[in-house]
Amino acid sequence: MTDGEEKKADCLKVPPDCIREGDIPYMVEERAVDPQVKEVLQKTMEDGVQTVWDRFRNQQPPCKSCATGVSCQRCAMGPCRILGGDRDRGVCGADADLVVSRNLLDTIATGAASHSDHGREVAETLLATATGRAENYSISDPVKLAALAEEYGIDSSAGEKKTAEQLALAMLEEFGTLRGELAMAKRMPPGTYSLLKGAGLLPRSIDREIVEAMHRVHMGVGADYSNILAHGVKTSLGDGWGGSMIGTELSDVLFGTPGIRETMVNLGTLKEDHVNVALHGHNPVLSEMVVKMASDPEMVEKAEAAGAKGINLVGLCCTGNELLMRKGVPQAGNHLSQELVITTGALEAMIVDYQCIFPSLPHVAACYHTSVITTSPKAVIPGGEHIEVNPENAHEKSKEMLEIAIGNFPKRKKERVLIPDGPVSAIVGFSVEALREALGGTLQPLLDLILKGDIRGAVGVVGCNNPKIKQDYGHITLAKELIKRNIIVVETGCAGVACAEAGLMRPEAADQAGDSLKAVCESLGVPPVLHMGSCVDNTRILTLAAELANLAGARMDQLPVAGAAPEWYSPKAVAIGAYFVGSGISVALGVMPKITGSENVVNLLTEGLDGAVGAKFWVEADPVKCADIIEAHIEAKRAGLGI
Ligand code: MSK
Repeated sequence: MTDGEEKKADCLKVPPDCIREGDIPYMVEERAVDPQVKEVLQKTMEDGVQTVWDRFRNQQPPCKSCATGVSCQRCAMGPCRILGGDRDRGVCGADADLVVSRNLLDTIATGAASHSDHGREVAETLLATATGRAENYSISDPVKLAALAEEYGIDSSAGEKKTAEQLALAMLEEFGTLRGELAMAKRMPPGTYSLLKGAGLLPRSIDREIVEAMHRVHMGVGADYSNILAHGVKTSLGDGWGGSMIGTELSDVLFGTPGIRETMVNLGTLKEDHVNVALHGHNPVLSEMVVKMASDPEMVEKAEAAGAKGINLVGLCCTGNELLMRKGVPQAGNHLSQELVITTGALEAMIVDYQCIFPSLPHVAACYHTSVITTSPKAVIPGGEHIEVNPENAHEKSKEMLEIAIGNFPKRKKERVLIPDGPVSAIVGFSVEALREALGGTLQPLLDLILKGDIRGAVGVVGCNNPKIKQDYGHITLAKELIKRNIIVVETGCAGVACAEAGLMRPEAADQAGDSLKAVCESLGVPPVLHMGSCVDNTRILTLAAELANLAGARMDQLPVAGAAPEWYSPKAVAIGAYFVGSGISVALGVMPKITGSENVVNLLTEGLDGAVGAKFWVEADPVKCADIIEAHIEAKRAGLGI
């Protein structure tokens, strides 16, 4: 069964007495909705290979103190659990409000740090490109470069390279700027900007708020839960209008601003007669180079010499979303499908950068012939083959990685391969620029459709999968419910992949929309669910909402819009939710955060924030009820605007 004796990782199996074979079809139905996923999951379970769902089951029931956020591990006087009675305070005297709020701030800071560190690496790549150190990269969108230079007050007359260098330096400076504000926060409508400034919530720099968050979660700093959570909002805004936005904008400068294009999605994008390579993680810096290298005649020749017809690249998670948006690279799946791409038995290599990568992957790969190649010094995984990559060596290292994949092709065992039929087509690439272009150079027609009521409002359905919810059920059900109610849906991340796989990103999906939204989609030739990119690209949604609010002369919180993360799992998703709410866009969560141990924290997030920033969180696991809540919110906002 195990192909990879030479591998360091063990092939992890589900003990045979844990699952009766007759139960497998039932368990598959409970775990996923996508037909291609279900087919491969069934095979995976028959192979006995352990996946995220098995580990999730093994972890039940969870620790109640951890699940409600009242467990504190911050100092060596503990750990403590705030359980009520004579255990209503930790050793230091912290109560449930403090422990829960501190844990939440820690989560937000983790998410903001992850996105922002990604943004920093893209800025460093632009700097290396501009100064000639990364000669295989180039500037793909000079128009965006010039627009950003203007936004940052940089004179672009000195030429492209010099402008790119100055822009990269100006953006890198924002991570610790002493100016006390972020340039792109000025994209906010003036009303939103001054509301946040008045509330003391505008971030001073990207890193500073994250570092201060880490300071604040130390024992014996603040003890006021609302003050702690206000800093959480501020930290997240530094991610949304800073680190993540830099990631999106400079990725566009380097690799091209996405335009509307067609691609294919699901596990059926793997090809039986090709060397299959999956690109997984979040940062496009390396994967863009792999894409370039995969079509190099020398590599194609090597693949052919190994008996394949060529190299087939597929994406996973948000590295995949970056490539799908800009290059139309097919997407094999989202977060919970990452192990299944390997268990098809048809994957020669998975190249990963960072974030959302299961540490289990080398163990799954060890059950087949697949190599898991790690590339970032921040993301070394035991059992993976580590090839360290930086902008200077990415070209040559991409070649090395593809050679490993090609070398694995002859080891593939035909009898163990299952590639499902039926990849689904999807129209993707809806950057703000692409939308503007499709609408004739301005977003005014979109605003007019909203004002007129043909489109009642817009909702960003974003975020991950979580084994607490049947894979993709929340995303797909919510999106279908919203479009039925003439509410247009924009998506990023794993939500985007889920809805693409469900066919909601094909123009024909307009048939599932309400009459007026259907007519709009048909006249523009677009689907009712628009893919706007990766997790950092939630900033495209911020930019879109800000531009619409500016056109309407309104604050962002006055717009008939909302956000939703039906299946979120990640600290990054918490940071995204916080910066949406901080910017005035209310957000519905399908999974309860670990906050229910403090009624005060729950009330602040679900009610109190509304008074401060004009937005709040809802938590609703049922996507149909969630659509009801969002629809009522949108109608209330419309009434508020008198439309
Ligand atoms: S990949 S953060 S599971 S969306 Fe961005 Fe998907 Fe969430 Fe990772």
